[in-house]
Amino acid sequence: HQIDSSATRDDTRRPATASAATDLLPAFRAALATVRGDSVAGSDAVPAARAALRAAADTCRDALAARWAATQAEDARRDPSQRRVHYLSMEFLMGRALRNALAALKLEPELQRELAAHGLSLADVLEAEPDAALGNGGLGRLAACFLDSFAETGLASFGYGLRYRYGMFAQATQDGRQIERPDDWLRHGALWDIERPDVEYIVGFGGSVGSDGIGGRRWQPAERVVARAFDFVVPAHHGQRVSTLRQWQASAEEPIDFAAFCRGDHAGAARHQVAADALNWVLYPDDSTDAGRELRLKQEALLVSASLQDLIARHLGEGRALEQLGHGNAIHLNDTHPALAPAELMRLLVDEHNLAWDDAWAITRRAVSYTNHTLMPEALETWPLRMFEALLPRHLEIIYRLNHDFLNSVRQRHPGAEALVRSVSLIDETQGRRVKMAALAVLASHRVNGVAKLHSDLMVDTIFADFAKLFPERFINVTNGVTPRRWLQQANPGLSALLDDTIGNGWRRDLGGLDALRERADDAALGARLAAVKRTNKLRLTALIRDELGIEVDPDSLFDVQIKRIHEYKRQLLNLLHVVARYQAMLAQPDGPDGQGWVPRTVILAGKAASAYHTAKQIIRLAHDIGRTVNSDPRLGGKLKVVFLPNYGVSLAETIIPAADLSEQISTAGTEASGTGNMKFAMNGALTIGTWDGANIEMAQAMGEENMFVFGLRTDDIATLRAVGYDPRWIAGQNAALRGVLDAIGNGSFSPGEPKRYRALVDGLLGADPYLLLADFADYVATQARVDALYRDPAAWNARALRNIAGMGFFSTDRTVREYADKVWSGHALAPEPGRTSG
Ligand code: T68
Repeated sequence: HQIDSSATRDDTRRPATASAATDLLPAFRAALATVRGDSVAGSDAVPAARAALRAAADTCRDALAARWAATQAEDARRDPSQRRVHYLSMEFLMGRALRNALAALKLEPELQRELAAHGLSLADVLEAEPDAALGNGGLGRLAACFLDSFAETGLASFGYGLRYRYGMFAQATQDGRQIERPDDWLRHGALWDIERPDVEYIVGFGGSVGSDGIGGRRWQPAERVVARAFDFVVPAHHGQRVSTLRQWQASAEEPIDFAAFCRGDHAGAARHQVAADALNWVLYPDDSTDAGRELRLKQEALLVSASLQDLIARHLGEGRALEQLGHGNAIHLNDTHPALAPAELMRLLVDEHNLAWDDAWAITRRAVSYTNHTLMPEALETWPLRMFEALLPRHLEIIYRLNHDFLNSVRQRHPGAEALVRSVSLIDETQGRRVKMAALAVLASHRVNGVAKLHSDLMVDTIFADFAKLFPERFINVTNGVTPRRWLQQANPGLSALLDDTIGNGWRRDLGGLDALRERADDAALGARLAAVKRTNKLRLTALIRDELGIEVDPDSLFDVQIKRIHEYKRQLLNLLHVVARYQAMLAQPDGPDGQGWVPRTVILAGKAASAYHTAKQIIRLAHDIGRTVNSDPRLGGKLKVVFLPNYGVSLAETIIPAADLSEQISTAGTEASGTGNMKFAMNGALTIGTWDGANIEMAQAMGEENMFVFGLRTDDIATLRAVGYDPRWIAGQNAALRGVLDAIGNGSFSPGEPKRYRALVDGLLGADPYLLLADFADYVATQARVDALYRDPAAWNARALRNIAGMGFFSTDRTVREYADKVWSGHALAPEPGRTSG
């Protein structure tokens, strides 16, 4: 049962490239005329750009829809042993789509000319597109990169998600404080939807379960919603294949209660519609903790049920036998959010399609696999049993039966091991009874993977240690990647052209080709060209900072960048401690630590804090307070600036990353599952200052450890330190510079109007410091000094940047997806295992 991952269909050599563009231009002209005729185009540049955007999107979408139909036809004919992958994810952080579509359709030069003829710039049109920000962070962006690589590698696949009306909140800052606003990304209408009015399924909630009179069970839901499909098409760049993101939107089965309407009860008439629509409302803006809300569970059930019904309908529609469902299809769970899938699949197969329980379980086990993205126990979803039962009573019955069979088999294999039984049970009895979604995901999956080597090792040592004892063969690693189309070719055309010129364009097809750069790394002329590209990108970011914040930064200063969700474990606060230490040292020693002056630095931060995460919000505020103080201190001569760019997202990252000199990847060792920003930066020629954590480790090994600025305690050091007792106050006592920094922050030097503003933050460090900032502070500051020293030597810096790029070939999602295809989704990954429910 092989995955057809090698079948990238190539069209680059046929002359269709040019003719495709010429065919599409008349369509674009017609679309533009239609849209502009409708809009208030003319003097105001925004509506004109928006009209052109819509016309361009309409044109591309129609071309992609044709490719979609051809891809589906090809996949329907695939060999029965080739599986189709169904990637279930509550988040897809797609960003903008036009530039990628134009690149894939090879339409950009013609469109640019056509727009110019209308007095429009392509840049303005691209900029008019809102980001599709239907994800929180790395997990959602990984799913988006996967869709790109599904298309490029020719994998038969469907991505499944929800069509949220409001995406990740829009972040503004007011006096340094984060303000959340709804992200009204569809305000000017959807651009890319291909609506499938005929693809709809009923999803039920609540109600009761009884006997069906013939030995089975019948669920009668109290509430029924209709899930309708909207497709978003993602093109390959080498070939005509596309992948699909199918997003579900809920509506009421009975849109209005007509009787209520006729009585004049208009609110009552709309009740069902309002309830169903709440499911489409908003992406949970929560990146670490269980929102604990009924609505979230209903959203998850909607995703899972509609997607699996769609899978079964397509499988049967292709004339395949239900018994072969597990042979022909893989179902992948992106974290535990869709972990209801095995229970729902069992319900569909047993209750709706009348399969025997054991046969249904064999199919489920064959199909399902699961990726874990975090070791933080509090982020593993569990649901209060009572709530789960009220919403999904039949699913709970199924989970009980699975659990009963499973725990019996554990007791048989390990008599008397009641602690083990409690630990692997699908039901947690310790904190009120709860359903453990991660346990369900592991039990149902033939493969469970972590996202970087260290993470996968720690996963089996910690959160899944007991499961790993029972099913060691299930647990594997597949290291993350990023799509080089968006994160290198499109984000950094200057570097891409330089690479083409230096090593040929083979890297565009196979990122492993970057390796050829290694032997050119010491070529000073090449290094200077790399630096020139970087400077152009820095000028663009300098302009953006000026426009957004009114702050003038020096494009020749070292751009030191940390952009990601704000979280204590990611240690933005450690970054700020270094900034303050530097500030104080600059004032104390104006000529620099060694009399050579200070290397000018611009510290750039961006990222959103979960709305209820007080400490993260305090860190954002502190960054602003430090920035205000430092940026206006004339004694520094402009050699240190701190800027916080609001509303971090995919598009902002595409501008910031190519302009970075230094990438901050400084999480406490053992806490960042992988990181993917780290890869994007290195691919764009930034050097990394990082801890021995997540994928930093594999990146260091790929580029040569000496080419990364590695610092800090490693996981085993941390275990030892914790075992003997970590005392942050003692560390502060040993380090005068650190004390100076903590005193300044804690006593209000940066918040003179409210001196105690950061007292709790500092007390948290001195009292417990769970993420060991103080323990790593001295090494971090010393390593930053090594960064400065290298930056003074541009030739050495450039050579190192080239070695970083050369080492990044492995970190393409094309490789990641092929690895999943081979180790997780292909039939040969399914070794026969003893027993059934027991695995
Ligand atoms: C990230 N996780 C990891 N979670 O933190 C990161 N969580 O190390 C890794 O590189 C990335 O996944 C891809 O594997 C997340 O982004 C979430 O966003 C999230 C969302 C909801 C609930 C829990």
